[in-house]
Amino acid sequence: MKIDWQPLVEIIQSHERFLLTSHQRADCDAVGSEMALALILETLGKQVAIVNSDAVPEHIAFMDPYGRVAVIGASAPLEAMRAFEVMIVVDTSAWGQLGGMAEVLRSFKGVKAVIDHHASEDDLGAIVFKDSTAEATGRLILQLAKELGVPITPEIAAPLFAAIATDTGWFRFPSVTADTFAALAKLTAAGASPAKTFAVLYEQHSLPRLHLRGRILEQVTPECDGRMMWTQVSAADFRETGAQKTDTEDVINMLLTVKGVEIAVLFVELEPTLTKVSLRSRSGFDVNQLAAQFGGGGHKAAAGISFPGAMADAQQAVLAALRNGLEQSPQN
Ligand SMILES: [Mn+2]
Repeated sequence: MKIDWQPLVEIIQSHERFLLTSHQRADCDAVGSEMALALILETLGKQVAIVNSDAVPEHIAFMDPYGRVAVIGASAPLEAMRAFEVMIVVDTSAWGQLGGMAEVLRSFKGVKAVIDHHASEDDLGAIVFKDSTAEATGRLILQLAKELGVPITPEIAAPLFAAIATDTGWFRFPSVTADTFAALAKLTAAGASPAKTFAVLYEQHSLPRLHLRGRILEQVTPECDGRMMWTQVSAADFRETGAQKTDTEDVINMLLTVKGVEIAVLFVELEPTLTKVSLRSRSGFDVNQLAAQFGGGGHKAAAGISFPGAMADAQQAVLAALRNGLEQSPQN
């Protein structure tokens, strides 16, 4: 899937003031893409602001060393958003993931563009630059830099390397291709450090995060002859371990380490009536399609749902749909 960047190149060349945003509870691909794109645009002499609906999560604070990411309604007043000519959304195509920035996008009078790699897609009223085969939005930003003729500095390379590294689970997901490594080679040559990136990503966690992980793993429950594994995190687990909401990141992939498992599911009690459901598949089973039944989405092998109900209700509904789906899909 090759993106025709020319329309975006022209938009960038003919405008001066850019507003960048991404999804709620930003990850390294979101912030890394924003950060790199900001630096690329600034290399071209543009004015750039990054404004998200919420703060950069603490555990990836290293992605924003200069505190560039502002929060709408807090460090970035709503009225100030009118001053921008172009708004670019990276790493999401879903109204539901934009939080307070959804309203900014909706009422934005300038040019709107989306750069993304997610298969699921709302009509955001923007020009879309999408490659759903790309492993990370970060790699699309690298492509754009080339189209714009902007050289990759170490400051641009580092966040893009982290973006690709995290969205591929450190280069192991099926989305990884020779293009991934070609991009990584380019970024490493430009100054990104794989060793430093690994250390800052995976060797700086808190002890509460480790304790939370213990609870999550202890509660893993097999279903459908072990083809599905699911587990949960309650509000009490967060409270008693002292872990953050973002500390559940990545743990779901550990459920896929059990022999014979095809689908992993993690339920996170965010609020008494809001449950986050994460889904992973390593067979042909399409979890994006299943998530869509509940208003969620993502990719074929990794998707999520924001379930507007109690965790027990989310479990009942989603697990029933999964059991049903697995019954109809042949065992690998
Ligand atoms: Mn991404």
